[in-house]
Amino acid sequence: MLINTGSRTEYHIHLEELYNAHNYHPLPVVLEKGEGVYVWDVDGKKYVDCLSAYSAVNQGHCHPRIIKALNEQASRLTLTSRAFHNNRMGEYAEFICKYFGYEKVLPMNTGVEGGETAIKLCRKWAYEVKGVAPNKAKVLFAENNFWGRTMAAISSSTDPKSYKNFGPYMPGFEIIPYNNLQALENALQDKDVAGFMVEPIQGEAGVVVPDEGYLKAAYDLCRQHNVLFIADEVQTGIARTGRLLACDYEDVKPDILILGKALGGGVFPVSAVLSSREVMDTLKPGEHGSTFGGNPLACAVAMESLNVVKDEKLAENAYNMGVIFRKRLKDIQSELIETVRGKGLLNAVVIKPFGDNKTAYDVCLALMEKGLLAKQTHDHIIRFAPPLIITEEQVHQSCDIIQDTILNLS
Ligand code: IF1
Repeated sequence: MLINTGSRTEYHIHLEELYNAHNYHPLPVVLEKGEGVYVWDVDGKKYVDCLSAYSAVNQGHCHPRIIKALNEQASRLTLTSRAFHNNRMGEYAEFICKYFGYEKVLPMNTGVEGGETAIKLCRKWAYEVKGVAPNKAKVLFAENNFWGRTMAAISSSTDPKSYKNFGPYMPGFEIIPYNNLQALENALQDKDVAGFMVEPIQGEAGVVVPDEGYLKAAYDLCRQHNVLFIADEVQTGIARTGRLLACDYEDVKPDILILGKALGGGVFPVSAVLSSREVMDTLKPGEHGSTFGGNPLACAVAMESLNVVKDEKLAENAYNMGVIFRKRLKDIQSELIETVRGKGLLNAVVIKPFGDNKTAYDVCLALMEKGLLAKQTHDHIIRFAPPLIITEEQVHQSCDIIQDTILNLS
């Protein structure tokens, strides 16, 4: 169905349908420009971006400082591979380690590569430090986790859409319910368990916020059993939830921290795995890596992206704007809304079924018409995650649109 039927929109969508793999079903909007919290489509219509490329654009579209860092580095040196040193990687490694309080970093590109790297590190540590028998190491994951599309990621998935017909799957993974400490404690009785990889808030599952104290208690349980607590902060990290890391809310310092998305400031895929020397030094030359990981362009962009987060106090802004955003959403008097949840500027509205088999996708279409872009997850959840530079006025502008749209639908 085409709502936005401008001829250019149709043209671009038609080309995609002809030549692109059909592995997505996006809203029918074709964007060509972005600035701050706004994006424009090919017909010139302006929207508030309430997805921020799944939290990769926390600093706002085309942030001038990040674009400047990108351009300056791009005209000097972009890629050397790790066969040679480059003059930005050491500086970046020190910078990011100090920024997050870790001893060592392993630079990768995408979030899912960060997850893969964390699991490899965890297994290596299990065999060489913890003393697990060869090929026996297990890694625990939470039900409804989402960390990407690789074979390992889908092997730990409980969503048939992710894993069905892609088998056989990776062994050595075990699933436990999320937000359930008893289940974790039971699973930890197995001496072969090496790590527990978990999202502090489950994104794709529908912005599922665990009970207060869950992360801290889970971390403590892992400590007691000599198991690595691996936090997937690819989506929740870099100030999205109102603190620099979502784990900061419970003063948890993960043994392995995975970052991605907004680390690249929305311009470039940059991911990082941070850990201790004890864990990281189990990796020897030739045992892991990537052509692009740690490239000078990524290092320059990531440093400036993190500087912007601090200088513009994005964690504080996300916290404060999140309070207003959720209050406005909760104040909408509509039968349609089942619940509103989230932290900082990672929020979701859960809706009840309405109309003739209408879903959250239809709500997103209606929002799009009114000039706000958001994305549903599953059939009944709409995620609202604007760039963290959003002002109070823009929060109200967005919430006016959301309120109008929902009241008109119910
Ligand atoms: C897609 C959702 C978001 C992630 C966490 C690792 C990764 C992701 C917690 C992998 C990626 C994405 C990828 C994107 C949709 C998306 C998503 F809707 F699935 F849930 F963000 F909300 N850990 N999340 O959320 O990072 O390799 O993609 O860089 O289309 O698959 P990546």
